Amino acid sequence: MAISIISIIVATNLLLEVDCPSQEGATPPPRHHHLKARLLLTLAIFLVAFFGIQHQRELLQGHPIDYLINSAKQEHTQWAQQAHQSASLDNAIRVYRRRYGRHPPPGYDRWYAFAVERDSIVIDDFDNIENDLAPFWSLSPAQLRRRTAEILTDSEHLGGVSIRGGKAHVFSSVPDTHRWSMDGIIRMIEPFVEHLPDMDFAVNLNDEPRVAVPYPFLQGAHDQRISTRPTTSIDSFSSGRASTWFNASELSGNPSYFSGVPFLSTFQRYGSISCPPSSRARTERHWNTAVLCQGCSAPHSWDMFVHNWTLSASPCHQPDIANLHGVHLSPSSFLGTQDILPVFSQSKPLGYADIRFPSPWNYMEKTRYFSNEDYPDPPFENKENTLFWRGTTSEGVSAGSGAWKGMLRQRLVHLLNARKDQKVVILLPKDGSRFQYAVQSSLTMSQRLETKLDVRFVAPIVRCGGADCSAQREEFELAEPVDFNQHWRYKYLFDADGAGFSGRFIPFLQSNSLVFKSAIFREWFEGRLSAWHHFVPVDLRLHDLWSILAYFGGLKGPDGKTSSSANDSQAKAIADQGKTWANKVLRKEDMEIYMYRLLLEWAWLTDDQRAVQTFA
Ligand SMILES: *[C@@H]1O[C@H](CO)[C@@H](O)[C@H](O)[C@H]1NC(C)=O
Ligand SMILES: *[C@@H]1O[C@H](CO)[C@@H](O)[C@H](O)[C@H]1NC(C)=O
Ligand SMILES: CC(=O)N[C@H]1CO[C@H](CO)[C@@H](O)[C@@H]1O
Repeated sequence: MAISIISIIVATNLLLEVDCPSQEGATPPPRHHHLKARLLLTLAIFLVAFFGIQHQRELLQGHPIDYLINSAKQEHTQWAQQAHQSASLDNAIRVYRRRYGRHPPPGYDRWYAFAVERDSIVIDDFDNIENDLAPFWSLSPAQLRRRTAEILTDSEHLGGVSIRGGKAHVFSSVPDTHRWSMDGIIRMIEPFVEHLPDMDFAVNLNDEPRVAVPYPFLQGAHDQRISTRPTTSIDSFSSGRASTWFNASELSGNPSYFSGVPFLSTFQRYGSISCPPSSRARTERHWNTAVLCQGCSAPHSWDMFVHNWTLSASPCHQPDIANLHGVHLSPSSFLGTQDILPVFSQSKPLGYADIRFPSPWNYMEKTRYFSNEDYPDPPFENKENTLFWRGTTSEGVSAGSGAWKGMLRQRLVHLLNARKDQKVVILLPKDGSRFQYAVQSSLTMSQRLETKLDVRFVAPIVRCGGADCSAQREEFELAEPVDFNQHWRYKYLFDADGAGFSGRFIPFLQSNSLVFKSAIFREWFEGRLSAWHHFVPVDLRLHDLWSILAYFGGLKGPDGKTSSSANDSQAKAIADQGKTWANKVLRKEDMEIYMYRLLLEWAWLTDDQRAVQTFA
């Protein structure tokens, strides 16, 4: 099937000017551009799908989503095969060497036994750990230990975990509000802590990411890592590791690494800084957020839909996301650094260098999936045909600049509740198996969709200031909070990024409902799930949402009769696959196995033996 090349057509009366990204480089734009940006930002919420139609008459043979679902099935099969190739410890060691170009860390055999005992489906693919730790191989073990101590003294938004003599404890003062999450980490480590050598590590207490390393430094770090790959195998960690970790009282003249820019745009200074200088994220500004930047989504899309979920989170080819997500627009607590500092975070937007670990929120089951007589989780086919979302305005802070209009959650609620009519583009059935894009009124479309839309903010409006509070109260019709387990009534659940990792994605997957997800934050399990096989990906711009709903839920014709039937069996299949797979690879045991392996790698990175003996 050919990808139809689609260009932007201008068809909204809201549109003041056609967007033409300027080639400004990384230098801050002149002041009038700020004003212009602000003016245009006020329209961001109207970012509607002007996924225009170049060949308007061209008919698509077959629905692109049919193709995406088929290709996701293959992708998943391939992923699962390579994730567990090895059938024995010796085999696993060989695969490790081939895959990561070095010997596994000391204690790998115990880890292997731990994983196998817990029926881990994943034995070989820990690429997330490998990629997250990659830049840190450029620092010596002593530097890593020193930096860990320095950042813990420097920033109160970090918590320190210390492992000594096979016991883990929290050793820095942590605010009461975050105590549970530190305790959760200790609980997660408990089942295997006796096998770990002494070490410390620093945990990010904020939802927002912390570490963004500029492209040249990141490249330098990677080059150095390749030239220092260990070649000899060592059976044990150094003795006396405990005394090699710094103690706050031994540090003096401590540098201050983090600077806070809450409520300000972070994309230029942090979010895109790891991208090549020639990338679109570094050379273009997409000022007019009222227009869809189709070229920005094209590299990760097939036709109108997300094709490569991982790539869709990369900032480098999408300068427009600077204004389409709270974390880039105006995060609530942002303390960032451009230095290579080892900070363990629960998730990060791609482009950041935080070291991901399984969230204690999930491990402690702060939002938990369960069903009972009061909160039944019926089979998919018996659920209400509704797309359901509830959440708060907590993605970022809108303190008077109008930033809320660009945020994902606000755009989602606005798009699906528009009281004013807007134009949307939707892929409609033409005849039989052929489809055609058409510009439609959003009011008409929401009546024609068989699926009901129930997508609202829960009162009150939070994280706002000045006129942005009243403006949002005016824009959004607020709902009362619902019990979390009410979600299972509905066929379609939406998971939209907030200020950080999603606390509800795993419980959503565990239910019989189908999960739609729009996100740039990525967690430790990135790669384990395949988009279109375990969940339905939605572009951050949301221009694909109407067509996705029409595909799964079905559409009434203008006359009120069914014009395209629902692909209910497809929806049910994805919901089932997501549930089954989540119960295999996102269990609490899987979090422990991941954490164990991560800490083993971290221990080895910070071990003096690693630096002394391992060069060819
Ligand atoms: C840190 O250093 C002080 C002074 O040298 C010492 O009293 C204390 O026990 C040390 N703390 C740890 C955890 O090693
Ligand atoms: C998705 O994008 C990533 C990053 O560019 C790439 O490595 C991967 O091969 C792509 N996957 C597919 C299925 O195209
Ligand atoms: C697999 C499947 O049933 N796909 C169908 C989804 O719906 C469209 C029409 O709405 C059909 O063309 C697909 O074949």
